[in-house]
Amino acid sequence: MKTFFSEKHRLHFPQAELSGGEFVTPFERPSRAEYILNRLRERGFDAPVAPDEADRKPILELHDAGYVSFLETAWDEWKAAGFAGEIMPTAFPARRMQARCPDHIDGKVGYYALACETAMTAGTWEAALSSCASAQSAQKHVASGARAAFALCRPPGHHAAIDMYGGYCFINNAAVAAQMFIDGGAAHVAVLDIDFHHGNGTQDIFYDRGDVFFASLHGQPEDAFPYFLGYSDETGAGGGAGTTANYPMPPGTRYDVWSQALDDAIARTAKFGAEALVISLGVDAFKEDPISFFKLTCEDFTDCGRRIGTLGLPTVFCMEGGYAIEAVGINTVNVLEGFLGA
Ligand code: Q9C
Ligand code: ZN
Repeated sequence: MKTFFSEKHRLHFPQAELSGGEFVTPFERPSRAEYILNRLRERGFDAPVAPDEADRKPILELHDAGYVSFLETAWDEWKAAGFAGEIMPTAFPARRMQARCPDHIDGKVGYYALACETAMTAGTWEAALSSCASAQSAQKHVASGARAAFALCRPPGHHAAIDMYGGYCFINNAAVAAQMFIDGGAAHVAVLDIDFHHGNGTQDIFYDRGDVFFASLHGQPEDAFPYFLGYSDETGAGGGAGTTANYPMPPGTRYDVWSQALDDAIARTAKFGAEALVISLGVDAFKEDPISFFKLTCEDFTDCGRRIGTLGLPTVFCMEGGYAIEAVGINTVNVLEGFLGA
């Protein structure tokens, strides 16, 4: 399996994340990619390939144009406003307030953010675009006949909604890959999100579309970020009625229960008639993840990959979360190896 990866991910490395009322070094940090690359090498995978330049067209098919231009210019506007630090929102359009985009950058940031843990810096936009470029090149590789490809995306993407960033995500890489399969002629595509967190962004983007099935296995919103989406009764709307499937699970969930949800999502993907599959590959369901509460083991990730492989679909893996830094490479590559062995 080929890996697509851009060194430009390093341009995104904020100094701070707001966590539990403290500023900490962000959990989503550049060294995550090093651990994954090292493990790929150790296990004999081909050396990663740099992606082609990002194509903005499929990005703009899914994301709001005002949002994309906000991401692109936010840093310059922030500096021009005289702010010395990294970009963080402080005010949001909360209940019974206006959902109009302000002119001042401090207000725009709150308008386009869904949470405030995720800082933006000078290189964030370029890094996010390069991350999406990896997903795009992986999709092109699979659309040209490869069984599967791995996009080592950083920053991740599944929390990025039509017009909102947050949860460490800016551009929804997995959604873009899925859209590219549709644009290439596929009638039905599935996105299966195994990251610990609900893929609120991907759900938002495809909620009313009948051509993309979205399934997410995640920590239940009562207890886990992003808190405000991901209940089991969210099943799609309009032309997309019945094409969203949420599997929220409680703290302490182990693989016996988690894998039942996975099997159901896999069965529904097959029944949907998906011609291609995109996996939002987060490994933060791991038992030692510092910000999550599921109990998957390293071996469980191998079995998870094996089960995904039984679908026999052309598959693009897009890296999402996973913050147990020593194990992030092992768990990620275990999914890929399980898939290949299936
Ligand atoms: N105190 C992804 O896994 N909340 N994003 C962090 C830390 C935000 C996770 C709480 C988690 C975002 C792609
Ligand atoms: Zn996650």
